[in-house]
Amino acid sequence: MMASRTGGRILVDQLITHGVQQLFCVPGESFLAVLDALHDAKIEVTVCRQEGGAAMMAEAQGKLTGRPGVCFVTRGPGATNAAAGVHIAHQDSTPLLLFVGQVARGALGREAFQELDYGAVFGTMAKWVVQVDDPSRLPELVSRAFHVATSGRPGPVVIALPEDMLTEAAEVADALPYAVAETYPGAAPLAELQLRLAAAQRPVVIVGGSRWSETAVQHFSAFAEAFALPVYCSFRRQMLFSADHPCYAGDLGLGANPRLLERIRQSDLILLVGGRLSEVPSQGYELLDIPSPKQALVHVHADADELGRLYRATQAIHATPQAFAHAVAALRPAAPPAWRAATAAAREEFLRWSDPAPIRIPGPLQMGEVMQHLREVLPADTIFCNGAGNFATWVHRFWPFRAFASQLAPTSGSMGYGLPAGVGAKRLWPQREVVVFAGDGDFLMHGQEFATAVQYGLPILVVLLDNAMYGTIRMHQERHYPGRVSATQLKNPDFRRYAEVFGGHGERVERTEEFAPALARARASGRPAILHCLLDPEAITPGSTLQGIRAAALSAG
Ligand SMILES: Cc1ncc(C[n+]2csc(CCOP(=O)(O)OP(=O)(O)O)c2C)c(N)n1
Ligand SMILES: [Mg+2]
Repeated sequence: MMASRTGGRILVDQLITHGVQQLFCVPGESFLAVLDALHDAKIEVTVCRQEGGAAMMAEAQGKLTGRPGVCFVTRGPGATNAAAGVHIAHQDSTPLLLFVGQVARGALGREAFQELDYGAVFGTMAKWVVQVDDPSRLPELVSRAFHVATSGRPGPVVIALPEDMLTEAAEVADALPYAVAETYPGAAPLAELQLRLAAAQRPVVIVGGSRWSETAVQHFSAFAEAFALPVYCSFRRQMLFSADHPCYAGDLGLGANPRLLERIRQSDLILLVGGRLSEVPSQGYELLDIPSPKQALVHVHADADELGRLYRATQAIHATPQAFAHAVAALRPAAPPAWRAATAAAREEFLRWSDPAPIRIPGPLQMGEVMQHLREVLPADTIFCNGAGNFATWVHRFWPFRAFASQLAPTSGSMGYGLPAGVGAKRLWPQREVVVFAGDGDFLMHGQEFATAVQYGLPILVVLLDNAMYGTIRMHQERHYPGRVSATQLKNPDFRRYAEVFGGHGERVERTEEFAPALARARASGRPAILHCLLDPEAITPGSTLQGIRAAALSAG
């Protein structure tokens, strides 16, 4: 005879069936039956301080593993707070399951306490939104949620749970563990691709998106090497190709190397694998013509709907990056690639662009030297996390990403992502070194999760670059409205003491020579740490100053 279980118990049993080992939450009275079932389940629960942070932690785990991150939040305000993480998962194509408490079924539609229509609220942000009204359908709908979140172009799924459904008992069998389908390129498209490569003079490769793996990156590297192809990573996807590889030639981020952009413009064949070449990597939709690029475009994507969405590809290949990388790993060129020297030249340009040694900025803290030091002392597979702000440029341009699953950065440019992402990463892989780069504005968007890092004993390292302003916006102000500073200045706390009162390790760094010993003490402390680095506000980018930008804007008048 089948045992009767509450909805809460059935749900937690489904999570276990699907291999969930960790989840993040801020508790609510709307899902007490789930919390009760978690009491004696083999799932590590991280209780967070704000649902935005909780959702970002889960999303970060989804990014690192390719398996859905799991987050539980309460209805209404919990759900709207969590929206920050749902939007990131959407734009980053990350599998994420957000379980949300819902009012009791009998009260639905009355605008009951904290009631929200999740279908309406998350309709354009989530891949699927469902409300489970019958506990006996939990195995079916939760299984579907796992499949939807991970299939095709992955994304977030929101599952609403009426609270009385969670306490109702039902007799129902568990689902089988989810299994995601790969889409493989056939022999004909691969043969066509080989012909295109054989005919090309100046081919380039751009990798992006999700549904990669460490093995896929190895496979793809073998292919790139055999064909001597220059490989570019899309915005915030530098973990998809090692910066040490002789084919690696840079990334398509904000403030990308102009020479790199020129090489892509001048190419005659672009192989775009996994990415969508959306607004930022396409430099505001200007890199390639829409809908018909001048260059031959071979676009490989796991979602058929993404092929032909923005760019009409010369050849569209419907395949997951993993399956495509596996298929091309063994391909070899018929003749020695004619572009080998161009690839070496592109690589040289990247090496010059990403060398922090010659960088000089205003003020006593030289970030070029700081980055040089980090390159020397941190392991190659250190996980770097960041949110949004000009500070992120130091990581994106000067840290050589060399390992898969070593980068957590939102392509949506969502501030406040770095710290929760770092918590999610360190909770998943405690043996990996985790470094969060944050701005003074960025950090305090989810700075409360430093308490979560302390609570769970997660020695992550925060490098907090304090320029006393929302620097990015100030930079834009100086460009468009020179001298008219408006709503961008910040008065900051002493972040060294902030770290200490939370129970972490704090350091204050004002001069270059203070950085290395502060870093060493922070790493030796074994605690979550903040290096409060005071940056000259004039040092707005590695190569420009606020005064310089203002003067240029005024003279352009
Ligand atoms: C959630 C969110 N709110 C607002 C913005 C707009 N925005 C982008 S960068 C930025 C300033 C970041 O300031 P800070 O973290 O101090 O970094 P800085 O640019 O000074 O290095 C703002 C407000 C955003 N990207 N995300
Ligand atoms: Mg700032």
